[in-house]
Amino acid sequence: MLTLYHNPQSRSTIVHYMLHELGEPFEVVPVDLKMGEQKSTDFLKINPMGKIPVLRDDDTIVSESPAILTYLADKYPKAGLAPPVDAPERGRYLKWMFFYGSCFEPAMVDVSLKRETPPSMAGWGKPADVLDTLSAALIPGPWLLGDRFSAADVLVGSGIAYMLGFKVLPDRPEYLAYVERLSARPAHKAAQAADAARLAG
Ligand SMILES: N[C@@H](CCC(=O)N[C@@H](CS)C(=O)NCC(=O)O)C(=O)O
Repeated sequence: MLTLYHNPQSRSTIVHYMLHELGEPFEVVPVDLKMGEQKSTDFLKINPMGKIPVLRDDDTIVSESPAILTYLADKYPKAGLAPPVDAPERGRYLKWMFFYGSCFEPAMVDVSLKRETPPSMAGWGKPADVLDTLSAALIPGPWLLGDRFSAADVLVGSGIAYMLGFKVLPDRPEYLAYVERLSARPAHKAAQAADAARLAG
């Protein structure tokens, strides 16, 4: 059984949505971030970073959202959320899975803190280059790999939606249209409804 350590107001929503796209049964262990449950002795044994999301799959424990999505997409190939290792799109797919944590998130933190990190020092480059790199993939669209929807869209699309919501990303039409496509997916709606129910009660 897959177990997600989850809080509906955190990055674990990305993995929660991925689990809905996957269609495999899973259970949720709620983690109250305000109460600091992520820093408890027991939790630190599964993720010494004291952060969610964490996925448990029997004896396997995976943390870091991109790693969890990569793990799930490869473990359940029937869902078709990752190109096989020998497929031509595999390289492009992996690029987006790593781009999220290596470039997108740190650049968004720079923007949000109004911090100018010298691009020569920052491995994630200039925020403007990160934005244009996304636009270059999303203007043709509809997904990051063209016609093929993948776990990269679950990850990067969720990040774009979040950053648009906080006005960290500019309202470029290609970002808005991408997020609208993502939100229209039945698994996205199901994940949001399940989280809304958790928050309500
Ligand atoms: N690099 C991690 C980031 C995880 C992360 O920062 N999670 C936040 C919630 S969005 C958290 O657990 N914060 C609690 C804390 O740091 O005490 C990932 O991508 O999964």
